[in-house]
Amino acid sequence: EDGYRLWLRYDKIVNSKLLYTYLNQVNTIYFPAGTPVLDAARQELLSGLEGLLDKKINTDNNASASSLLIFTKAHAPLNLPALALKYEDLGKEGFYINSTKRSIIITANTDTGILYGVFHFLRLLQTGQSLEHLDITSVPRIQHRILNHWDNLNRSVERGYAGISIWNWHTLPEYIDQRYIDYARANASIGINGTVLTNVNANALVLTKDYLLKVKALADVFRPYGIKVYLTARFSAPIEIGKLSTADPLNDTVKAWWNAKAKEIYQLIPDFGGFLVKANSEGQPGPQSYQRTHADGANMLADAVAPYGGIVMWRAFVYSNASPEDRFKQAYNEFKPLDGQFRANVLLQVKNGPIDFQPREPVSPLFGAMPKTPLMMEFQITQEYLGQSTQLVYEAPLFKEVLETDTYQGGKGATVARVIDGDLHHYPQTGIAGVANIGNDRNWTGHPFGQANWYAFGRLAWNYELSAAQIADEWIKQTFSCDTMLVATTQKIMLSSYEAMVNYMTPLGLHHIMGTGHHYGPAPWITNAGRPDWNPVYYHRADTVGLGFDRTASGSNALAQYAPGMQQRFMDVHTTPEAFLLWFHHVPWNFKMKSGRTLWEELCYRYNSGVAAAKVMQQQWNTLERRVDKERFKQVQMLLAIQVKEASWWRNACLLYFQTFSKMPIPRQYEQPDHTLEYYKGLHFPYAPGNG
Ligand code: BDP
Repeated sequence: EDGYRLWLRYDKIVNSKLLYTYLNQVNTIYFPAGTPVLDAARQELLSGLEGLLDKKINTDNNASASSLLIFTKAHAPLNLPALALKYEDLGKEGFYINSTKRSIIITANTDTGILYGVFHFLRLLQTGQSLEHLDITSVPRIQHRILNHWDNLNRSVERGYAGISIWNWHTLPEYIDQRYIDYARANASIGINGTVLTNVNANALVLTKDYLLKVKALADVFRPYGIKVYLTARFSAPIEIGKLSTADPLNDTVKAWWNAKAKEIYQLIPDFGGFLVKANSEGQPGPQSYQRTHADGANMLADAVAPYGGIVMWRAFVYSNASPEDRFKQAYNEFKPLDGQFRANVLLQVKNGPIDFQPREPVSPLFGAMPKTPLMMEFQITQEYLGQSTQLVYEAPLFKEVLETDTYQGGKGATVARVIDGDLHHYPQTGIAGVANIGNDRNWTGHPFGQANWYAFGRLAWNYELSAAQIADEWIKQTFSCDTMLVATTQKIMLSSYEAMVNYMTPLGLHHIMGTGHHYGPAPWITNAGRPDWNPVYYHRADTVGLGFDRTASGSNALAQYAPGMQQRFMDVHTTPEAFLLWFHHVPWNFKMKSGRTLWEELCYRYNSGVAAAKVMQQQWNTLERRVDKERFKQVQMLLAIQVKEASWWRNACLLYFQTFSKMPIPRQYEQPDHTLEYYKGLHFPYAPGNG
């Protein structure tokens, strides 16, 4: 069991009673196909059922002789009893599943809707659910549900921890790796409908003819699975591959170059999704190099792809070299004034928090603040700051926490989810992106539980109302088995993992205290990074008085970027939720916390409870030895041992370091650090991914 099949294993159902029931309910299938998408759906259904039911299921062209009927609105069989659905509610991607005593039907307006309906149906069987009285209407809440691959053309993956890139540019376009097809199936099964193939730190070469032919080959593989291909556009490409002397977005020759490039791409890939752009950020070129605004840059590209229905996803992840401002504030300062200046086919892609995918961040103040510009979410699935590939951290609770946060823009109830799904400001387009954790490791994600984060991202992008527990339950059943003990225990492990990690890495609102460059492990002592706001000391501000970054009016006043209701939440040190305390306040070591402990004691308590929780996860997994296949049991067991070790390392290093400021002892009841601070400072990780 090598994990390659992800959550699409389709092994024979072990519960024989259930198997017998399913066999009766699904004995003959009416499923006229004949288009690429329907053919893909049909093939998936038949092979899925053959695995699950251990029997080849017949298809029949006669609807009335069939027990499972699958058809689009336009091809509904005659003599069908009236259906209790309004097709217009299903939109372009939604589906409807209904079962009566006689038959089960899956229907949709479009082929893609059918594809999603089929995957949902297979999920019902894989998770052992009853097929009686089904009445499911499912429609995605967000329009563009996209993976962002930070994959370089040399196949290295920025912040990738699962091998090298799955895109083999060397053998494309002629050689179609089965992995490309399985990648598309996996994404379609969770509703992902777009993929950006290349790193945001972009290489213009991908826009040259040779590469575009390779991209076209991938687009052709993905199309039957409802997935569009996007590329990152390096802003200086007109200079680098177009031999122009400028990339000024207002220059006519530059505009003409991009227009021609878009035309060339669309001739090869008629449904090309568009561009994702990182500009004037961390050394990337952009419109500001020509004294133009981000809107000028985005609009030029948007005009180039607009005739073909393409979009531009312009990233808000900027923090200027010149600005002395709190980095927290910079994206907002840059983009808020541009609201209303972007073309209709531009979406602004905003990371969930104001800094950078830290274990826990307050939401970016941009959400809700740009009513005239579609803001799309950027989550990071790959665990750059969340234990990389050695730690089991289930991210659905993080995603949910962000999406459910109330921005209070225009009053109560303005959740981030309602901003990005367009409900709040009636955006013409909506989107959500996740930075992929996929590589060419046999099991795709390195850590076997990394798969759950890919899965959860897709499921929440489709329907953010699903709970983290429910998604975990589905994933476990499909990935391991429906064994009750296994499901219950694994779910407990997953659901406790996020809070455990926050506690042993960055409790109480600490952030950005990881090692420089590779971002592996703790290094709160670093003071010499390339720029001030890359230094951990910039963020935690520990001194003899206390700990934390004052972002209220007496400090950087970043808080002022939020709506009044949000400001209220974080303004007063006594009422700020403790999970975010040190994000907004410089808190005295002796400050009384809600528990009655002082800040210092609470810090010791949190770090220790994080480590304790990691140990519990390890013990819980060990009880599953006979319920999980040997390979994956052992892999996870070894990884959890590393996780416990790393959790203790974070705790020891951070407490010893902060103790040099608090000058207070680590209370006796806790395990004491087994090394000196100097030892932890002296650790080096030349082999950590991302080191060069
Ligand atoms: C940071 C990563 C860096 C990315 C950057 C980005 O460390 O590798 O290039 O974000 O999102 O988290 O552009």
